[in-house]
Amino acid sequence: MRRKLAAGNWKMNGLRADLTQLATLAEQRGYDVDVLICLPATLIGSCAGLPIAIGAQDCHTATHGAHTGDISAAMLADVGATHVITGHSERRTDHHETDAIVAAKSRAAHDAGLITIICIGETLVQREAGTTLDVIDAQLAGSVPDCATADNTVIAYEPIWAIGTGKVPTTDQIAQVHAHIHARLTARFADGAGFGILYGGSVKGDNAAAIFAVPHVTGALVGGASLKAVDFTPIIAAL
Ligand code: G2H
Repeated sequence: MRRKLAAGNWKMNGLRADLTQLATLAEQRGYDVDVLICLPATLIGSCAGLPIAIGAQDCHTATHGAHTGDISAAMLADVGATHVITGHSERRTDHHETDAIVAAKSRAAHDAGLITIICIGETLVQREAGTTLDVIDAQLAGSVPDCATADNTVIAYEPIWAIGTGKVPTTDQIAQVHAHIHARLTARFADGAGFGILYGGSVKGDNAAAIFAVPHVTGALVGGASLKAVDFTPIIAAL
């Protein structure tokens, strides 16, 4: 059975001095789950030797070339990343990333041997309009490339209205979307039933256990509460 995954997303936070948080997490290992921290690219190369998986938060679609300021998936793998987040809603919004771009980035990541955490999720307007599952269908179809497998891809359901807001969907709402994602993946991919499906959006120590008890939730993508070991540890322990 697939091990559960506690994935942190530090977003644009963290200087080298903050890597002591990872050392603290590493000291507390012994959990029967996988722990991953997706760092700013500047910090990835400083984590060699730590018994925690390290990921990035974005990659380019190309392997190399004239793309000033961008970083390829192979470069991330070269400095020790094993995972990369693609299609986070903050990138879809801030950098106008479409489903097609997310799929191309995910393909590039797979070609470089990285595992992708592909993010999908609806806005509050879409939820209130009753179109959440249609949005999820379109994002799954457009953002998840045909080369995805249960070994190279994890889906993260992150309702945009829950990100960094302290608002969390009900467990029934999470259950409905996760069951839907599971069914769609199972219908499309030979090993679709084996894909990990994370929940993300205001996961904290005090709501983690209830979220992790929802069927088809195989872990969490955690932003703010992953920055300090003291906050992330209870979430890991709840998995
Ligand atoms: C959602 C999540 C991490 P937070 O973006 O991907 O952030 O836990 O701060 O809501």
